[in-house]
Amino acid sequence: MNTSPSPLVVEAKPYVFEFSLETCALLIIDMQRDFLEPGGFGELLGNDVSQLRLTISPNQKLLSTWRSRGAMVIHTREGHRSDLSDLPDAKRVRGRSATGIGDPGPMGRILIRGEPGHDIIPELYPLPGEPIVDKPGKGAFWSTDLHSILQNNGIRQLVVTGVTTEVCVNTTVREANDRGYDCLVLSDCVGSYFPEFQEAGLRMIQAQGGIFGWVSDSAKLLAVLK
Ligand code: TIU
Repeated sequence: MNTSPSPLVVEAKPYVFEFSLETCALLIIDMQRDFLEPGGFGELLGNDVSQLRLTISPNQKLLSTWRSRGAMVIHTREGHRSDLSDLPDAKRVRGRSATGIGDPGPMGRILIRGEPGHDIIPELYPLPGEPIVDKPGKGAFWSTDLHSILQNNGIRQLVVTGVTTEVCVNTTVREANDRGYDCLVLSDCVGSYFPEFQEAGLRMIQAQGGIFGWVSDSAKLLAVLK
């Protein structure tokens, strides 16, 4: 007799996403001060952080409900060692910016672990016991122990939120897909500095029958978590 509980079913594109809270983790990508706060690295690169800040409130509501259901939460942060030994030269010089990774900025050294700007915004701060994955690249799997953490906790599916949609979220979803995870991306909980990339970044996940995963929004997920 099959005694496993029936899956939760979320309305999504290209078709419903079915999951169980025991085998699904909420993966929040890089909601760091350097990307989201005025004066951080993102703004220094010439970006409008207000687009990303729209994702804070929906992420707060989702995180609070997800925690209340006792399901797994994992946070990631993009950044580097203070001696820059894990920073490829290609990444360091990219953009030809006068100020780059490791240089002093308004919130400490830019994208350096332990500096204020590298940390997660207070609105979504991790609770003790929630794993924080520090990643040197755009994808959350490359050069991290994320896959091992997910495997050890029996996780097969991911709800992915965070920033930015077309960079770290998309790279992570592609990495996850090739490792056998199902990913549900929530459109109002992921953000891009560029509206056209937000739209394309979401469309390319769900295209071709869900080539990389599913797309829905936080209201539809919250409706099945109540
Ligand atoms: N987290 C993440 O997306 N890192 C980036 O550098 N994104 C940009 O869009 N620049």
